[in-house]
Amino acid sequence: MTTLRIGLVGKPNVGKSTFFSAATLAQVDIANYPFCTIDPNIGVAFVEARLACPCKELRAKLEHEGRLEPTSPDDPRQGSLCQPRTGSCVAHRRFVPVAMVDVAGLVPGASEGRGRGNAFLSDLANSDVLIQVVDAAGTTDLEGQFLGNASSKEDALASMKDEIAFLEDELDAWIAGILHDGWVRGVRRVQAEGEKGLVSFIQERLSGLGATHQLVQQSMLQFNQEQQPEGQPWDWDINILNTLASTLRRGLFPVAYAANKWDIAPSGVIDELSLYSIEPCMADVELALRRAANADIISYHPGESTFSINDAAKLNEAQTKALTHMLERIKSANGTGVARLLDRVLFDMLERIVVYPVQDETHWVDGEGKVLPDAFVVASGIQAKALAYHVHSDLGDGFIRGVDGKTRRVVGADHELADGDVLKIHAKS
Ligand SMILES: Nc1nc2c(ncn2[C@@H]2O[C@H](COP(=O)(O)OP(=O)(O)O)[C@@H](O)[C@H]2O)c(=O)[nH]1
Ligand SMILES: [Mg+2]
Repeated sequence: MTTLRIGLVGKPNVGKSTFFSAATLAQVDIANYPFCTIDPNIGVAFVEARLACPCKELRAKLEHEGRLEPTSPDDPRQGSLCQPRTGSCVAHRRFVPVAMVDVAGLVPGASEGRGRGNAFLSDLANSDVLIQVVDAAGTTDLEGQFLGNASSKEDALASMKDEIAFLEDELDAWIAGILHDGWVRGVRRVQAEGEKGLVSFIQERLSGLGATHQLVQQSMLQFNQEQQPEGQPWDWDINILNTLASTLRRGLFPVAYAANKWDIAPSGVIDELSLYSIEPCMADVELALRRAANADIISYHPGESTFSINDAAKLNEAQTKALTHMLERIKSANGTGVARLLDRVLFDMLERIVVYPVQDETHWVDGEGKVLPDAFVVASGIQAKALAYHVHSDLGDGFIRGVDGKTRRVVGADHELADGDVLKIHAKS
């Protein structure tokens, strides 16, 4: 089962490492100067499934049959019955893992190997989706140097636009560079095969970036319509290849945007953002709250717009003040934005669903009796047999039929799964 990978990218000092630490709760170097993150940091972020964990339905059934007492008020799991192998579930709120990479090194010329160069590029190539962290406060220049004073709304918006264009340009230059290398000879070689040969040639070239035949084909269609490039492909110069790269880039690297430092952004900036698909975030507030929750100082659930202090008597004045301040912030902003952004990336942008393969369709357990141990993040509309392959290639190869755990209906290989489905897979062993 391959885990989806999100790459966090952006110019220095926008808050990537803070966002990464908050989302993964791992300790990474967080400092107020450029290039403090030298090595890529890979961690696991847990994203809440949109639907309640099926252990809610299971509990209701067991209680109804008189085989289980209702949840006691002091149950730390608040009723959850499942035993997640990875992730967690409390009050039937199930959290699923996604890999996250803190991709430092977006500097001018990164596409040509400047800065972290190839390490930066391979981090990008291995990401399924990028989150570009941009500075909503406009407090830093493109190299991440602090400009000092807070900027105006117009300046902040303009600088965010620059940041977005900066990443796009670097990605385009990188892709164009890969295409340009040996282009004339390569394209002449496939000329007899026409458009089909060209698509295969480009796909091979960009396979390291995750290019599929279908994606290249669609991009070429779009490119030919929009650009109507003149001359034979082997006559295309670097400018035309750059435009082609730009079209390919949109398919190869979907980008979501985190407008970070919302807390110190000039007023009005966030209202303008709704025009773009940008999510306002306060990564450092999220990090502070998660740390406080880990230390049992507060009760806070990522994504929520409130928290409660566990024992006010234990806090000093400064702590109380800081927490009160953060509470006001997340109340007025409806949360820190970190969980909301991850939710949107996973479930809206990438259209993933969460499904629960089990070995026993009645009790929803695996071979060891663990209840709903696996929650898989898969493409929406995935078919039963494809899910079987996600579990194990043997299960895919030997697929006979599935049984829907909720309806108990037998389903075939091409049965499409819906979000929250529980599925038993029968296979030849
Ligand atoms: N005001 C504010 N500062 C933040 C926020 N997120 C991060 N920072 C600060 O921005 C600076 C750079 O953060 P860092 O995560 O190291 O940036 P990176 O270079 O992109 O990895 C640090 O001083 C952080 O504390 C935020 O949401 N609001
Ligand atoms: Mg960093």
